[in-house]
Amino acid sequence: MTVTTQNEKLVTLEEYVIEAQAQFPKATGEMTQLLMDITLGAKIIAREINRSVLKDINSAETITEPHSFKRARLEQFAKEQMYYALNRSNEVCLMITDDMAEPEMLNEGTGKYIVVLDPLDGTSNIAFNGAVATTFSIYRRKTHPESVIDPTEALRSGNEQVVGGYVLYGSSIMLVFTAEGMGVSFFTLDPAIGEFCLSNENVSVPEFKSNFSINTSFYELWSEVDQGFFDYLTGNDNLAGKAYSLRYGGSVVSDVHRILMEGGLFGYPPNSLNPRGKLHLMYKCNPLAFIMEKAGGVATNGDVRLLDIRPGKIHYQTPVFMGSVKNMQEYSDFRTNFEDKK
Ligand code: FDP
Repeated sequence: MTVTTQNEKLVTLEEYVIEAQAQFPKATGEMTQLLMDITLGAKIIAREINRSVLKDINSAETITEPHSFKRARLEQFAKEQMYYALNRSNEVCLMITDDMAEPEMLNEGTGKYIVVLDPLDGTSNIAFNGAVATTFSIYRRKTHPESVIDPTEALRSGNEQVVGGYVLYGSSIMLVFTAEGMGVSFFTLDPAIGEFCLSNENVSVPEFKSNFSINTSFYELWSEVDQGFFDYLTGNDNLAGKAYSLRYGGSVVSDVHRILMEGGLFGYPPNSLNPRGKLHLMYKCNPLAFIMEKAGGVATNGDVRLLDIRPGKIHYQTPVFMGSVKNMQEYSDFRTNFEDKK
């Protein structure tokens, strides 16, 4: 009789990436280390998010702290932790985060990797115990690692990512990542042992689900085609033959994570307030698009693959549509028919 104990089944992130490294020639020890450093930063951020919730419970004083202060404090904390984390390996030459005017050089601009990240996205959700996340992309530097990097080298298209991922601080803390030559894996933080443990491997997004995740309050500000698509989804003459369910939480990572797990379409269309879209390509959309595609889904700006866009600036914003193959095909067919009928 074979007895399988709980411990035998447990695969830690470190074990998993070391094994992956042996299978994929492009996966290097430095990249593994970098991933471990990022997850260490994420664990410290998770602890601080928890502490700040506890402070709210225990202190009448902090509860009166304006939400915007707490938000700014946590964002700053997350950025600092990621800065320390990325400095650990001496392999990162450039770091880009959502609030930087310019890329920041690490190791005096030397090192093999460029890391682009949003240390804490969706902080408006913290007041309501909603999900927040860290998103990250790792790029291999093209120029010599011992020379001082020219920051414009960071303006790469998402299809050059070597690793893309996110950590979702939700009801549990989950790391989702993919890398060159690998599928999408989920790791859940086991707080008792402080390790991210493998929970799902080679994840694939279901082909179709009659769900959509879009902030529909912008309806009046959308283009005619996006208004038409919303009317179509909420009518009966669509692929499902019934109104689709709306699933919008207002935190892009958890909204996309849900689509990744159960299927459907996530969208943030352009509107007259944000005619070029709201979400940032480099540090939010690219890691999500990399994961979505690796899971068998599709990710576009409505016209072209997000991963093919070469940003002209680090804070490039874009419209986003991503999700299950059939939902995305339905969107694309709708647009084509709409244009043809004009
Ligand atoms: P937030 O403003 O709370 O930081 O990236 C920014 C983001 O959150 C996304 O996480 C979220 O999907 C989006 O903005 C929500 O925007 P709307 O409030 O316009 O729907």
